[in-house]
Amino acid sequence: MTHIVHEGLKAWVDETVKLGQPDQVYWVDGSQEERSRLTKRAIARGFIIPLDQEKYPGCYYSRSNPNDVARTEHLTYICTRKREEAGPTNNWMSPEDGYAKSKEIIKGSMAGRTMYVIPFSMGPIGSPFSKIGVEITDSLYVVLNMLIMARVGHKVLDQLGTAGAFTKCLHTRADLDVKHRLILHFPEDNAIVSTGSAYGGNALLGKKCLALRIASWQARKENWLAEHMLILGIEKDGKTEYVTAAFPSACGKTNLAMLIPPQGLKAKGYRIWTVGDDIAWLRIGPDGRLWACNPEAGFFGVAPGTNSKTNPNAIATMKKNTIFTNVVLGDALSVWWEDGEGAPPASGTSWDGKPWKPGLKDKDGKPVPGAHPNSRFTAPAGQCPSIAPNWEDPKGVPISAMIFGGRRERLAPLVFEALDWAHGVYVGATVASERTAAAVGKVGEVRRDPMAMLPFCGYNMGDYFGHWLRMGGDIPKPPKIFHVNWFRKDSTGKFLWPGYGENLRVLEWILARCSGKGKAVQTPIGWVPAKDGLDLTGLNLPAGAMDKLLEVKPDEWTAELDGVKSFFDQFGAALPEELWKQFETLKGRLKIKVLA
Ligand code: GTP
Ligand code: SPV
Ligand code: MN
Repeated sequence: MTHIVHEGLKAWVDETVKLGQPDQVYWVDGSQEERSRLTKRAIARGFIIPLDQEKYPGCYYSRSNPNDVARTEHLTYICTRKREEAGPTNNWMSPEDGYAKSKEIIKGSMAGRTMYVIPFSMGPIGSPFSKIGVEITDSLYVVLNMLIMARVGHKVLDQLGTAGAFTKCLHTRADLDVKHRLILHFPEDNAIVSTGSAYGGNALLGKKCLALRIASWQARKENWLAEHMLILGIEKDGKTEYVTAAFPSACGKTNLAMLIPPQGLKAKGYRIWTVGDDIAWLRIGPDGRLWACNPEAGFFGVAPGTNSKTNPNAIATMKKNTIFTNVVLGDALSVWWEDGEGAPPASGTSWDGKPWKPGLKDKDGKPVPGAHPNSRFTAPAGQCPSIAPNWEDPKGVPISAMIFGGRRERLAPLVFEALDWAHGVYVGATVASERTAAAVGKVGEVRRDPMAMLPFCGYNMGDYFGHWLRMGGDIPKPPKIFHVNWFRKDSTGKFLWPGYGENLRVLEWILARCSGKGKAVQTPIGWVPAKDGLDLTGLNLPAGAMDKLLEVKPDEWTAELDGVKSFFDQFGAALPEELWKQFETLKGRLKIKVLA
């Protein structure tokens, strides 16, 4: 027990002890000594395996239950008194049912285990952006990950004081049976309950549950924004400008946040600074601009596809003090994943604990991946070579542009600029993307994922769009809004755009547009770069590729409107009238014949 005298916190912990029946209660203090002690304990109990400590200092391997490797959206609920508060895109349960069902699962589930109490701050401690949570968990894996992903321990309790507000985050892995898996949010009570899972997005409750679902609810009340966005700084000629970008899960936020300028733009002397790779909290600053803060302290990044070509900064970040989950464990205590770094180990164990070696095929002759497609690395943000010097600045960073994007084989051009804020909200609200392995479900299917927040908005998304529209009116100097698509393919199924570092060419145009420069042509969907709008120095794209990348076909966009309409229809009266107005004017613009 610590020195705390917060009666509300103490009462909740006592109540949870009675319910969960743990053998012991342990208050996490956040010290280095404690970290090594708990790490040793996790090794002794088999929750993590130390990697070769010479090659991977402070790094550990972990494998989750094979039924528990991605977010489970169908088991994720918003529990509000009124069903309409959750809206048509969230699962809803009444608070009574939510508490009753989860109590049944938690009852006695911690017997034989230690219950950890983790006080944490999302955002730098004491920043006006920050929110405090306390996670109770019976998982040492969760504790070790939270120590990386948030600011944790005594210093948070000191900040909380005797009567401060905090989000109650209760987690038990229970028996990891999917039948006992529930991720419940009680925004009216500032509380979260998660049972039956130990997967990151379901169990590290500061992340999606608090920093997006609960925070989005609070943000609406308190007039700010909690978004699924990376934050990065672009420095040139001694000046740094910042942008945020919202892409659905596993669609390139970590990659863009850690971008390395491409060879072709080297001469211009750009430097990219990473502020955050997944979540942005945004508030109106005293100068009338929108300011952003990364509430997290670490990265929980997708491993497959990460190598020193695609993301050298991520590779450098995970060189030490990193937890790898569900990748390949080499026999020599190394880690590897598909499209990863270096050669795969000659033999090892796959994400689901089976013997694995390169070239392994299943009975139908199909290659057997060694790492799960949603395998992850958890690494401290401060270790990233491109981490912005001011990434923990309590006042955040000022935002020049906000970018939405999705994974679309066709339709959406490489980049376009919205006509104004309200049109930008329409563009964000109509983002569609092919599904990835970050959540359980069919990969590849196109679904609407407005603002990349479909799985993360803690209230009715119709009201959320309304909140975005209102914010536009409240921000004296709002950022410009853009849409990008790195994923357009040619007729043979190859990506048309090289992506990764080359994406800086698009960011360059975006910033030019923000300062009234940047050549553009107006199309029915917004402003698209003129033929000579993007600096393509050193990029040898096949003939015609750029035309394809920037092409806007009105008939294809018109065909898209049916899907938008049925998506909007489900919100009924909750959908702001303004979005229907945007829909109708876009429809009108698409009908006007454009002369080639
Ligand atoms: P979450 O952590 O799940 O929210 O996802 P994220 O948006 O941070 O995803 P991440 O950056 O890890 O995206 C990984 C996937 O996007 C991998 O499949 C990458 O290969 C792919 N990717 C990222 N950037 C690009 C790009 O510019 N072009 C192409 N073609 N693929 C990209
Ligand atoms: C996502 O799925 O968007 C993630 C990973 O960032 S998780 O934290 O598991 O949700
Ligand atoms: Mn994410």
